[in-house]
Amino acid sequence: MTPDLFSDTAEPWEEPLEDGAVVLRRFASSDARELLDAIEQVARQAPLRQMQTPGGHTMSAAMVCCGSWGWVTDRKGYRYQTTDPLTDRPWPDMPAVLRDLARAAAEQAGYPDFDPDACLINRYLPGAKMGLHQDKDEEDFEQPIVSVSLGSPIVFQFGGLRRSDRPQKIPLEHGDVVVWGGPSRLRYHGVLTLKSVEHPLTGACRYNLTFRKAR
Ligand code: MD3
Ligand code: FE
Repeated sequence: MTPDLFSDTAEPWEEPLEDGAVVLRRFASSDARELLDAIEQVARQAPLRQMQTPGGHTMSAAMVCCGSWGWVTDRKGYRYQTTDPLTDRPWPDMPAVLRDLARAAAEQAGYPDFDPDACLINRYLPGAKMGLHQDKDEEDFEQPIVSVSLGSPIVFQFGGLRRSDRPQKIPLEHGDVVVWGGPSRLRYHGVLTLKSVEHPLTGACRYNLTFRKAR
């Protein structure tokens, strides 16, 4: 048989992490092409851009949002808003294939009522990273966050509730979905620098989608 280098045919499996987080390995593999098409469609309506931190640094990951709320950062701070600051127009709609995947993953992890109103799309090229931080600009921390990794692999850092807690290193690969609920919701987290590793569907590039209930 000829191996198909472009599809990941392994069946998904679950790996529980600490504090109510669960990795759904390869959960998004069979939908990956459609998810990447949807990302491209969003990025045609609103460009991926490197935002500024309040401290004046440029983030190394490029970002864009879809859904009724989008997360932004600039010199004024971090916040959710309904419009793209580049155009003052509403963020692109969240494509159904994205929303459906996030809801299915949340349901599998025990959150059948999750209905994200924001999806942040992060694009990492080789050299990009994200330092340890907490996601706390959302209104209700009882709502989980669902993350989807596509393309090149990366090492995820899963810290504790204090910045000084030593993070665990967790490799995340194409198709992996993580549901961050319960006490894990407020843990510090980040990703190490992306190495230059080609993926057949994305080249040397990783996309991460995070689905949130902002309001
Ligand atoms: C744990 N993104 O967008 S995804 C972010 O790979 C973000 O782009 C990283 O952190 C990325 O805010 C990590 C995994 C993740 C996302 C949100 C979390 C882990 C989380 C929220 C709470 C706890
Ligand atoms: Fe985060």
